[in-house]
Amino acid sequence: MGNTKRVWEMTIIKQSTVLSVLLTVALAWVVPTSKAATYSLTNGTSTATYDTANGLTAWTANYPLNGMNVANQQQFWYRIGSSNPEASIGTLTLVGANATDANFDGYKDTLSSLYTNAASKFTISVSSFLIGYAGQPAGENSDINTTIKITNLNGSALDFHLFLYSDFNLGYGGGSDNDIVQFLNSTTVIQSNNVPYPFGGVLQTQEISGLSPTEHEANTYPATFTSLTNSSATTLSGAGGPLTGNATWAFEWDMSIGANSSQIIQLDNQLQVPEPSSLMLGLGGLLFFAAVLRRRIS
Ligand SMILES: [Ca+2]
Ligand SMILES: [Ca+2]
Ligand SMILES: [Ca+2]
Repeated sequence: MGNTKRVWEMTIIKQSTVLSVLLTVALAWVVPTSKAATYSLTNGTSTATYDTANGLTAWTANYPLNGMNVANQQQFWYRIGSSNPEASIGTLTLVGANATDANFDGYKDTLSSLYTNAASKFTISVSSFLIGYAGQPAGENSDINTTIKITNLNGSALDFHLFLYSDFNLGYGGGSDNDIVQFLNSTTVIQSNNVPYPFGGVLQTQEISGLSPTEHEANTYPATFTSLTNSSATTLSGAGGPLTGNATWAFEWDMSIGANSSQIIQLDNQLQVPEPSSLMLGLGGLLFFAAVLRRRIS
């Protein structure tokens, strides 16, 4: 009986040791870490680099952009209330980030990250999926689909303001001063570069679903960046372009998120290198005449 009791006691000690180890591991996993980390995504012939502090910091596509980095930065900023300054979501506490291989081809293509603000009681999750098209571009070259979800953990509504700040450079060899930005409507913006085909890309960014943006702004670097990092509350100007220069652009969403509720916004960055239809016609015509000539010769 005594032996049985001792065995039971030892089992309990072992179990409690295992439990405390598990608890320590679980706590270490749950306790937020503010350490920024960098993640590289690959899909087809496209790559994207994210860091948890600064957002998208590099994006390359295949021919004819030939691996040129078109992204300087694309990141979300936020503001609570109407009079506070904005802050990058990279300044929030990072709960965790994880890159995964969503299409099971052996390469990580999706980054999911979760940020929290204990004082204001909200969380922000961001998930970005890189799509790359191998081979010759047929219009579309590379695509990044991003979903952001803001969750209000308060028992009352949260006055929340979200900004998407974007600084892309679409031309080769210092062509960043040659970009043209134009908002087509309240949910769609186009950026292109003035260099001759095929050395410049065209980017179309569109909100796919969620609350429509309240404002937008096309501006020359670093004006919008400065307004998001200064000490006063910012409302974007509504300037829709076309604007030429070292261009940046941003969307703003002003929202009231209900108690214990979430707001989801889905965006799509689509990078294209359009093949001019005139060039296609010219090539087709040349091939046709070459075939006719060959038949006549033979
Ligand atoms: Ca993959
Ligand atoms: Ca500001
Ligand atoms: Ca730019």
